[in-house]
Amino acid sequence: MLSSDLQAQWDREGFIVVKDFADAATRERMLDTIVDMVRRADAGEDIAPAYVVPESVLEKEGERPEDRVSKVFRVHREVPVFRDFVCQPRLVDLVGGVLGPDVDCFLSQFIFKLPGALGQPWHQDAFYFPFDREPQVGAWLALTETTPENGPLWVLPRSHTEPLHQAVRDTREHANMAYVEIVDHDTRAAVPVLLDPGDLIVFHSHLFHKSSDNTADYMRAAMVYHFGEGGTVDHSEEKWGVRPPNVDWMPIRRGGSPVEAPLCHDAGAPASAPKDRGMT
Ligand SMILES: O=C(O)CCC(=O)C(=O)O
Repeated sequence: MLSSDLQAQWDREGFIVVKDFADAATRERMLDTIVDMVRRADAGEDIAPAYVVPESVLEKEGERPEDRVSKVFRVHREVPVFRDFVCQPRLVDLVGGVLGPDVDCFLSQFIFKLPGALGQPWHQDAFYFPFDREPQVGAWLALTETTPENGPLWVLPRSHTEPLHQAVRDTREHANMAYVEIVDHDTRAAVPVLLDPGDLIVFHSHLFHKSSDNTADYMRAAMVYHFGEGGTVDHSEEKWGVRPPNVDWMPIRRGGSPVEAPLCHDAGAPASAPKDRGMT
């Protein structure tokens, strides 16, 4: 269960911010690990089931592979620092406070958001999740400071009570091919979520959110996980015509207790190498 304060905030606003959730050592390990993965992938190594999505807006022609990356998907099962983070009881219990005794992590992405990178338009994550039950929960960990300039997340408080809205394809040049935009709702009451490194925002899959473009000359990095109730039936393949390569259901909580990290690692079907881009 969530504390009564957090539960009230969740019910009222559709999101919760937890200050100082991840310490500096964890954040540094995440960054070092992802840079190493990106460099290995750039050198031709197979890092499956993880995979790299390149950034298409490059303000500076960086020499380093990590200066040309948008996102790295599917790191929650195989990569120790990301698996350990998502299996830690503090996070499992926080998410379980919303989703109940049985919880799976089904998606993970490290977002670089380099200078010049476009933001993701207004959307509800539920658009991407054609599952048999709701809600799902997103957990977005700031690995750098998020400022008004470097493309922070924006949320529309209380919009989690909205039904799933129609969304149109994001037609901006260089937009990620999976981006869509909700254009039929007033978002003037939106607020930016300005975070310090290590702060975490947890949000409902119907909450309207977006991120702005990075107009600063420094990166805005975040590690994002998504969670659903254990036993959820995933209809992604019927909806999209392919099995999304970034989705991998991994139990992290059963019967109200965290699944031990090594079991997390062993549980479920073996991961297969993705061939395509992520859905979010
Ligand atoms: O961090 C971003 O730029 C957007 C992330 C987002 O909207 C999401 O994870 O659903």
